[in-house]
Amino acid sequence: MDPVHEVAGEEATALMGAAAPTGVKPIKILAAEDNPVFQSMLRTMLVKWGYDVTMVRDGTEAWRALENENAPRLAILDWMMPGMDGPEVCRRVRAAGREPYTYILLLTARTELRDLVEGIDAGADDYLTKPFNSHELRARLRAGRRILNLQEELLRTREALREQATHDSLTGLLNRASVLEALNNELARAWREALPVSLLMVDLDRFKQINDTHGHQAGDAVLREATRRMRSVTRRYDAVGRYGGEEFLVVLPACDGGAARVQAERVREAVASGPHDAGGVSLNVTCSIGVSGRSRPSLSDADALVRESDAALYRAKSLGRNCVEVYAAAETHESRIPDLPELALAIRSEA
Ligand code: GH3
Ligand code: MG
Ligand code: MG
Ligand code: MG
Repeated sequence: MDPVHEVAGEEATALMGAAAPTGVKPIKILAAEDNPVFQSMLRTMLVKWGYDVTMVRDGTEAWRALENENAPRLAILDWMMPGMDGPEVCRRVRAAGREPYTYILLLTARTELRDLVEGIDAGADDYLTKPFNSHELRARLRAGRRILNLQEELLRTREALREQATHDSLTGLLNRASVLEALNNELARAWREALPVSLLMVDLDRFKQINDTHGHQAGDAVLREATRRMRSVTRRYDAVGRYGGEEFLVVLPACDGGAARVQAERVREAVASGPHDAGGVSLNVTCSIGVSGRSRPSLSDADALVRESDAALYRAKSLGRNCVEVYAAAETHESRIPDLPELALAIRSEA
């Protein structure tokens, strides 16, 4: 049987079927086929069914198209093509492991069971032998779209869960675990690159009074507004997190003691500058800040830095609040004796 004529006959039937609904954004599809007759037939069908079609003639072009940033996520690949065959394209797509998923339907004249197994093993999701029935192709593409939609939903859920697990829902800041993780990451990086790291612990002053006088919701509004102000004066790569109720941590990569004090002053001023609108009431809010830091951090300094910024914060509170205190040794960042890995690093970088 001549596959071309068989499909051409089917095409006529398919073209009489209902076209895709208008007003819906067409779904992108890649079709790779080297035979010009099949190619034009496939294009006609796919366009008729409402797809936004990218047509290519060989496997290399197909791989290049699927590698693109905004590549179609639905693909029909001919098995036998010049350059790279369909299964090879499948293997590359799967090896790249990109998200979102690419759903691949292999099209081939091969009918042996072991070919089917090879195609699926190469990473194809589905398989259709030529001559194929256009209704069947159309239905199988719909099945592929269902899989893609499910996967998209899964990715969205995963993203939402990740956001929930790492961020504080009231302020949108990193939560306690995540900001501590950010601190550890920065320490590791600073240790490798022999750069300083500083840490601010920020605590709102007499915050309990705001709750007691104006209610918990006003307190929440102040927490959000204080967050916005802190964010507005910190750099994009500074990690800001909610450490506890009205306590925040700001990780300052590549900031030595002097720079950290300046940064802390900016945060303090931003929080104190002008009244906070807390759901109808206008409130003056201030904060106190404790600063700690290392000029040459070691990997295990996180706990000590938190402890030291907390001690400095405690002093800021006892000195009357609305002020910045730097932990005794932090201003110079000089007092600590480097540990062995650091010495080795220093010697290597001097060599
Ligand atoms: P200080 O100046 O010494 O820091 O005094 P303070 O009142 O700010 O400190 P204290 O630790 O006594 O009170 C903190 C308050 O923060 C108590 C708690 O009810 C409140 N708080 C903690 N988390 C939240 C929250 O998510 N929303 C609101 N509205 N209040 C919170
Ligand atoms: Mg071919
Ligand atoms: Mg407080
Ligand atoms: Mg507190």
